[in-house]
Amino acid sequence: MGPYTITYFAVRGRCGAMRIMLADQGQEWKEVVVDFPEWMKGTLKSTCVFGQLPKFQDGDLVLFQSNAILRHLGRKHDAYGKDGDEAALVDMMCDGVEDFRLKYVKMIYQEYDTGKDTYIKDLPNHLDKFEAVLAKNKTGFLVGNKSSFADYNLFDLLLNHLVLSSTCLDSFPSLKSFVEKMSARPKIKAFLDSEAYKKLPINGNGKQ
Ligand code: 6SG
Repeated sequence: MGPYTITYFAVRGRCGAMRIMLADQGQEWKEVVVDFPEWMKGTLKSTCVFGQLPKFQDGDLVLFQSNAILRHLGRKHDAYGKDGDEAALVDMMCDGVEDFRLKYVKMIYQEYDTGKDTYIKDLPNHLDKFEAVLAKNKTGFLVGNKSSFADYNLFDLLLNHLVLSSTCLDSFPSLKSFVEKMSARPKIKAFLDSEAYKKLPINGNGKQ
């Protein structure tokens, strides 16, 4: 077992990308699963810097905020661009993924019944931005010629969208090929095929 522990609810949610990243980097980690009644007691919540999960431990280092965790893993596992300029671009792409994720999460948790169809109709306006970056870079990655935490973050969010709308990538060849190539990386494939991954719902309210 490596030095890493993820404390989170029994969902993929905000931990999907970091788990896929850890798996692809050949890392092991421990999962501490928190159920709703336990969380509602408030004891754990009161120890969380922003009162929320995920919590990530790397030895004595305790981190909150999923994107800060991705950045930390990017620095440690050489998945943060080859130099400062590439790192800035990786940050930019991760922030773009975050904006996209926030829209997805809002639809799932607040507007699923009334807003799902409109959300799916509007999806190309978000997907085309990532399509353009991948088409321009031509390496199969968002930045440079190897995977960064922004790639894992985008990949995780695209997997969620393929469940929401199985045809949503059909007019985006670069995104389609990106998902296929990431899914085929042996360590990612093994992780996505694992019970540990498959048994977890995507979101905490059962919508997908
Ligand atoms: C929820 O929003 O699962 N954390 C969530 N919710 C509990 O009391 N910016 C940071 C980040 O990137 C966002 C953190 C995130 O890390 S994630 C959290 O801590 C709180 O605020 C989505 C998710 N939701 C499921 C959920 C948790 C509590 C109520 C709904 C567990 C699952 C269902 C019931 C209990 Fe449930």
